[in-house]
Amino acid sequence: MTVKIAHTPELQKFFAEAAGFTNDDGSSRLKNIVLRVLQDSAKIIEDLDISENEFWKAVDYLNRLGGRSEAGLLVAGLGIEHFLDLLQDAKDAQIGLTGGTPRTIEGPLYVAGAPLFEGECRMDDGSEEGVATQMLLEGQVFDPHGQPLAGATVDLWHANTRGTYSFFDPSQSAYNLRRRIITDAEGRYRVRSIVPSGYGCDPQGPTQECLNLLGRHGQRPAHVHFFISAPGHRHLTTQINLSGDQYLWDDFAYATREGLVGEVVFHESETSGRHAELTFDFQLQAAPDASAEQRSQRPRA
Ligand code: MBD
Ligand code: FE
Repeated sequence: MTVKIAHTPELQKFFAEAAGFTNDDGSSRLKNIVLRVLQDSAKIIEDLDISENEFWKAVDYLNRLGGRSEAGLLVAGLGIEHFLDLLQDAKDAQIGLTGGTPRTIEGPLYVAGAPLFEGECRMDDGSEEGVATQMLLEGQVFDPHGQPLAGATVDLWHANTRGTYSFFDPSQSAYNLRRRIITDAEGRYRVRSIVPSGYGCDPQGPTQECLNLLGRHGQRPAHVHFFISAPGHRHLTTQINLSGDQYLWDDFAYATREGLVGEVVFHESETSGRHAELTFDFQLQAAPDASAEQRSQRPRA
Protein backbone atom coordinates (compact mmCIF):
# COMPACT_ATOMS: atom_id res chain seq x y z
CA MET A 1 0.00 0.00 0.00
CA THR A 2 1.32 3.41 -0.94
CA VAL A 3 0.82 6.12 1.64
CA LYS A 4 0.99 9.75 0.50
CA ILE A 5 0.92 12.78 2.76
CA ALA A 6 3.12 15.42 1.05
CA HIS A 7 0.14 17.03 -0.68
CA THR A 8 -1.84 17.57 2.54
CA PRO A 9 -2.26 21.12 3.90
CA GLU A 10 -0.45 20.13 7.10
CA LEU A 11 2.66 18.98 5.25
CA GLN A 12 2.60 21.87 2.76
CA LYS A 13 2.47 24.24 5.73
CA PHE A 14 5.36 22.39 7.36
CA PHE A 15 7.53 22.61 4.19
CA ALA A 16 6.76 26.35 3.93
CA GLU A 17 7.90 26.80 7.53
CA ALA A 18 11.12 24.80 6.85
CA ALA A 19 11.79 26.95 3.75
CA GLY A 20 11.59 30.14 5.80
CA PHE A 21 8.23 31.41 4.56
CA THR A 22 7.09 32.22 8.09
CA ASN A 23 9.88 34.73 8.67
CA ASP A 24 10.78 38.05 7.00
CA ASP A 25 14.54 37.51 6.80
CA GLY A 26 16.80 35.81 4.27
CA SER A 27 16.38 35.55 0.50
CA SER A 28 12.93 35.19 -1.01
CA ARG A 29 14.48 33.69 -4.14
CA LEU A 30 16.18 30.96 -2.13
CA LYS A 31 13.03 30.35 -0.11
CA ASN A 32 11.11 29.68 -3.32
CA ILE A 33 13.78 27.31 -4.59
CA VAL A 34 14.14 25.43 -1.30
CA LEU A 35 10.37 25.08 -0.93
CA ARG A 36 10.23 23.46 -4.35
CA VAL A 37 13.18 21.18 -3.50
CA LEU A 38 11.42 20.04 -0.32
CA GLN A 39 8.07 19.49 -2.03
CA ASP A 40 9.59 17.63 -4.96
CA SER A 41 11.91 15.56 -2.75
CA ALA A 42 8.98 14.49 -0.62
CA LYS A 43 7.05 13.59 -3.76
CA ILE A 44 9.94 11.50 -5.09
CA ILE A 45 10.21 9.69 -1.74
CA GLU A 46 6.50 8.92 -1.76
CA ASP A 47 6.03 8.14 -5.44
CA LEU A 48 9.09 5.90 -5.72
CA ASP A 49 8.56 4.47 -2.23
CA ILE A 50 12.13 5.36 -1.23
CA SER A 51 13.21 3.26 1.74
CA GLU A 52 15.03 4.61 4.77
CA ASN A 53 18.15 2.73 3.65
CA GLU A 54 17.98 4.23 0.18
CA PHE A 55 17.52 7.73 1.62
CA TRP A 56 20.55 7.56 3.91
CA LYS A 57 22.62 5.96 1.17
CA ALA A 58 21.86 9.02 -0.96
CA VAL A 59 22.83 11.40 1.88
CA ASP A 60 26.11 9.54 2.29
CA TYR A 61 26.60 9.64 -1.50
CA LEU A 62 26.27 13.45 -1.50
CA ASN A 63 28.82 13.70 1.31
CA ARG A 64 31.27 11.55 -0.62
CA LEU A 65 30.55 13.39 -3.89
CA GLY A 66 31.39 16.73 -2.28
CA GLY A 67 34.34 15.27 -0.42
CA ARG A 68 35.88 14.32 -3.74
CA SER A 69 34.79 17.60 -5.42
CA GLU A 70 32.90 15.60 -8.04
CA ALA A 71 29.56 17.45 -8.00
CA GLY A 72 30.51 19.29 -11.21
CA LEU A 73 31.45 15.98 -12.80
CA LEU A 74 28.19 14.29 -11.86
CA VAL A 75 26.03 17.10 -13.28
CA ALA A 76 27.97 16.79 -16.53
CA GLY A 77 27.60 13.00 -16.57
CA LEU A 78 23.88 13.11 -15.86
CA GLY A 79 23.43 15.48 -18.78
CA ILE A 80 22.18 18.40 -16.69
CA GLU A 81 24.97 20.69 -17.88
CA HIS A 82 24.03 19.79 -21.48
CA PHE A 83 20.39 20.45 -20.63
CA LEU A 84 21.38 24.00 -19.62
CA ASP A 85 22.83 24.46 -23.12
CA LEU A 86 19.69 23.13 -24.77
CA LEU A 87 17.54 25.40 -22.61
CA GLN A 88 19.67 28.46 -23.48
CA ASP A 89 19.52 27.51 -27.18
CA ALA A 90 15.73 27.39 -26.94
CA LYS A 91 15.56 30.74 -25.14
CA ASP A 92 17.86 32.26 -27.80
CA ALA A 93 15.75 30.80 -30.62
CA GLN A 94 12.60 32.27 -29.14
CA ILE A 95 14.03 35.80 -29.37
CA GLY A 96 15.72 35.19 -32.72
CA LEU A 97 19.24 35.21 -31.26
CA THR A 98 20.88 32.67 -33.56
CA GLY A 99 24.04 32.08 -35.56
CA GLY A 100 27.68 31.64 -34.78
CA THR A 101 29.52 28.66 -33.36
CA PRO A 102 27.33 26.43 -31.15
CA ARG A 103 27.88 26.53 -27.40
CA THR A 104 28.64 23.42 -25.43
CA ILE A 105 29.38 22.62 -21.81
CA GLU A 106 32.36 24.02 -19.91
CA GLY A 107 32.91 20.99 -17.71
CA PRO A 108 34.47 21.13 -14.25
CA LEU A 109 38.15 21.53 -15.15
CA TYR A 110 38.77 25.16 -16.14
CA VAL A 111 41.41 27.15 -14.28
CA ALA A 112 41.49 30.94 -14.56
CA GLY A 113 44.62 32.98 -15.15
CA ALA A 114 46.39 30.92 -17.84
CA PRO A 115 49.48 32.50 -19.45
CA LEU A 116 48.53 35.18 -21.99
CA PHE A 117 50.07 35.52 -25.47
CA GLU A 118 49.57 37.53 -28.65
CA GLY A 119 48.61 35.49 -31.72
CA GLU A 120 50.47 32.28 -31.02
CA CYS A 121 52.24 30.20 -28.41
CA ARG A 122 53.21 26.73 -27.32
CA MET A 123 50.86 25.03 -24.84
CA ASP A 124 52.70 21.93 -23.63
CA ASP A 125 55.65 21.89 -21.25
CA GLY A 126 57.52 19.24 -23.25
CA SER A 127 57.14 16.62 -20.50
CA GLU A 128 55.47 14.17 -22.88
CA GLU A 129 58.04 14.56 -25.64
CA GLY A 130 58.46 11.21 -27.37
CA VAL A 131 55.10 10.02 -26.06
CA ALA A 132 52.73 12.69 -27.35
CA THR A 133 51.97 13.52 -30.97
CA GLN A 134 52.65 17.18 -31.71
CA MET A 135 49.57 19.09 -32.76
CA LEU A 136 49.33 22.40 -34.58
CA LEU A 137 45.99 23.96 -33.79
CA GLU A 138 44.94 27.15 -35.48
CA GLY A 139 42.00 29.09 -36.74
CA GLN A 140 40.25 32.41 -36.99
CA VAL A 141 37.64 34.14 -34.91
CA PHE A 142 34.94 35.93 -36.90
CA ASP A 143 32.31 38.49 -36.00
CA PRO A 144 28.60 38.03 -36.83
CA HIS A 145 29.16 39.56 -40.31
CA GLY A 146 31.94 37.10 -41.12
CA GLN A 147 34.71 39.67 -40.62
CA PRO A 148 37.86 38.56 -38.77
CA LEU A 149 37.85 39.66 -35.13
CA ALA A 150 41.21 41.06 -34.03
CA GLY A 151 41.89 41.31 -30.30
CA ALA A 152 39.52 38.50 -29.26
CA THR A 153 40.63 36.43 -26.27
CA VAL A 154 40.88 32.70 -26.97
CA ASP A 155 41.16 30.93 -23.59
CA LEU A 156 41.74 27.23 -24.25
CA TRP A 157 42.53 24.15 -22.20
CA HIS A 158 42.89 20.44 -22.82
CA ALA A 159 44.11 17.17 -21.36
CA ASN A 160 47.48 15.46 -21.83
CA THR A 161 48.03 12.01 -23.39
CA ARG A 162 46.67 10.37 -20.25
CA GLY A 163 43.47 12.40 -20.40
CA THR A 164 44.28 14.42 -17.29
CA TYR A 165 44.35 18.20 -16.77
CA SER A 166 47.00 20.33 -15.09
CA PHE A 167 46.05 21.65 -11.63
CA PHE A 168 43.65 18.72 -11.08
CA ASP A 169 46.51 16.35 -11.92
CA PRO A 170 49.24 17.62 -9.56
CA SER A 171 51.91 15.68 -11.46
CA GLN A 172 51.68 18.23 -14.30
CA SER A 173 53.42 21.61 -14.31
CA ALA A 174 51.35 24.72 -13.52
CA TYR A 175 49.10 25.75 -16.45
CA ASN A 176 50.37 22.95 -18.68
CA LEU A 177 48.03 22.83 -21.71
CA ARG A 178 46.20 26.00 -20.61
CA ARG A 179 46.74 29.26 -22.50
CA ARG A 180 45.07 32.54 -23.41
CA ILE A 181 45.76 33.97 -26.84
CA ILE A 182 44.76 37.35 -28.21
CA THR A 183 43.84 37.02 -31.89
CA ASP A 184 46.04 38.90 -34.36
CA ALA A 185 44.97 41.51 -36.94
CA GLU A 186 43.41 38.74 -39.07
CA GLY A 187 41.55 37.28 -36.11
CA ARG A 188 43.94 34.33 -35.98
CA TYR A 189 45.09 32.18 -33.09
CA ARG A 190 47.74 29.50 -33.49
CA VAL A 191 49.18 27.08 -30.96
CA ARG A 192 51.71 24.30 -30.94
CA SER A 193 50.48 21.64 -28.55
CA ILE A 194 50.03 17.88 -28.28
CA VAL A 195 47.11 15.68 -29.29
CA PRO A 196 45.02 15.19 -26.15
CA SER A 197 43.54 11.89 -25.06
CA GLY A 198 39.94 11.54 -23.98
CA TYR A 199 38.98 11.96 -20.34
CA GLY A 200 37.74 9.14 -18.15
CA CYS A 201 36.07 9.50 -14.75
CA ASP A 202 38.06 8.17 -11.80
CA PRO A 203 36.97 4.50 -11.68
CA GLN A 204 37.06 4.70 -7.85
CA GLY A 205 35.14 7.98 -7.64
CA PRO A 206 31.50 8.61 -6.71
CA THR A 207 30.52 9.75 -10.21
CA GLN A 208 31.66 6.50 -11.79
CA GLU A 209 29.98 4.63 -8.92
CA CYS A 210 26.67 6.18 -9.97
CA LEU A 211 27.34 5.64 -13.69
CA ASN A 212 28.09 1.96 -13.01
CA LEU A 213 24.68 1.57 -11.41
CA LEU A 214 23.18 3.21 -14.51
CA GLY A 215 25.05 0.77 -16.73
CA ARG A 216 27.03 3.64 -18.27
CA HIS A 217 30.68 4.37 -18.98
CA GLY A 218 32.36 7.60 -17.89
CA GLN A 219 34.45 8.39 -20.97
CA ARG A 220 34.76 11.51 -23.07
CA PRO A 221 36.27 11.77 -26.55
CA ALA A 222 39.50 13.73 -26.98
CA HIS A 223 38.58 17.41 -26.98
CA VAL A 224 39.80 20.99 -26.58
CA HIS A 225 37.85 23.51 -24.48
CA PHE A 226 37.41 27.16 -25.42
CA PHE A 227 36.19 30.37 -23.87
CA ILE A 228 36.11 33.02 -26.59
CA SER A 229 35.39 36.62 -25.78
CA ALA A 230 35.71 40.03 -27.39
CA PRO A 231 34.35 43.49 -26.58
CA GLY A 232 30.83 43.93 -27.92
CA HIS A 233 30.42 40.20 -28.49
CA ARG A 234 28.69 37.45 -26.61
CA HIS A 235 30.96 35.19 -24.57
CA LEU A 236 31.21 31.72 -26.12
CA THR A 237 31.88 28.55 -24.12
CA THR A 238 32.51 25.64 -26.44
CA GLN A 239 34.72 22.67 -27.33
CA ILE A 240 36.23 20.98 -30.34
CA ASN A 241 35.72 17.22 -30.12
CA LEU A 242 38.20 15.30 -32.22
CA SER A 243 37.22 13.21 -35.22
CA GLY A 244 38.10 9.53 -35.17
CA ASP A 245 37.67 9.09 -31.41
CA GLN A 246 35.60 6.05 -30.43
CA TYR A 247 33.67 8.17 -27.93
CA LEU A 248 33.00 11.08 -30.30
CA TRP A 249 29.25 10.38 -30.37
CA ASP A 250 29.23 8.36 -27.15
CA ASP A 251 30.38 11.10 -24.77
CA PHE A 252 29.36 10.51 -21.15
CA ALA A 253 28.96 14.30 -20.77
CA TYR A 254 27.01 14.83 -24.02
CA ALA A 255 29.25 17.71 -25.11
CA THR A 256 29.79 16.66 -28.74
CA ARG A 257 27.49 18.60 -31.02
CA GLU A 258 26.98 19.04 -34.75
CA GLY A 259 29.37 21.79 -35.84
CA LEU A 260 31.87 21.10 -33.06
CA VAL A 261 33.77 18.15 -34.53
CA GLY A 262 37.38 18.99 -35.35
CA GLU A 263 39.01 17.06 -38.17
CA VAL A 264 42.50 16.12 -36.98
CA VAL A 265 44.83 15.43 -39.88
CA PHE A 266 47.90 13.31 -39.16
CA HIS A 267 51.08 13.83 -41.18
CA GLU A 268 54.15 11.65 -41.41
CA SER A 269 57.38 13.43 -42.26
CA GLU A 270 60.99 12.21 -42.25
CA THR A 271 62.31 15.34 -40.60
CA SER A 272 59.74 15.99 -37.88
CA GLY A 273 58.07 12.56 -37.60
CA ARG A 274 54.38 12.19 -36.96
CA HIS A 275 52.39 15.29 -36.20
CA ALA A 276 48.80 16.42 -36.34
CA GLU A 277 47.05 19.50 -37.66
CA LEU A 278 43.71 20.82 -36.65
CA THR A 279 42.11 23.96 -38.04
CA PHE A 280 39.00 25.32 -36.39
CA ASP A 281 37.31 28.70 -36.82
CA PHE A 282 34.84 30.34 -34.50
CA GLN A 283 32.11 32.91 -35.02
CA LEU A 284 30.76 35.03 -32.19
CA GLN A 285 27.35 36.61 -31.81
CA ALA A 286 26.85 40.30 -31.02
CA ALA A 287 26.35 40.87 -27.28
CA PRO A 288 22.75 41.87 -26.57
CA ASP A 289 23.99 43.63 -23.41
CA ALA A 290 27.25 44.16 -21.53
CA SER A 291 26.75 41.20 -19.17
CA ALA A 292 26.56 38.83 -22.17
CA GLU A 293 30.23 39.58 -22.86
CA GLN A 294 31.22 37.79 -19.64
CA ARG A 295 31.36 34.11 -18.84
CA SER A 296 29.08 32.77 -16.13
CA GLN A 297 29.90 33.41 -12.48
CA ARG A 298 30.34 29.69 -11.86
CA PRO A 299 32.86 29.22 -9.03
CA ARG A 300 36.09 27.91 -10.56
CA ALA A 301 39.58 26.96 -9.48
C1 MBD B 1 36.21 16.80 -18.81
O1 MBD B 1 37.41 16.99 -19.37
C2 MBD B 1 35.18 17.43 -19.33
O2 MBD B 1 35.41 18.19 -20.39
C3 MBD B 1 33.90 17.28 -18.81
C4 MBD B 1 32.75 17.94 -19.43
C5 MBD B 1 33.71 16.48 -17.72
C6 MBD B 1 34.77 15.85 -17.18
C7 MBD B 1 36.03 16.01 -17.70
FE1 FE C 1 37.47 18.39 -20.76
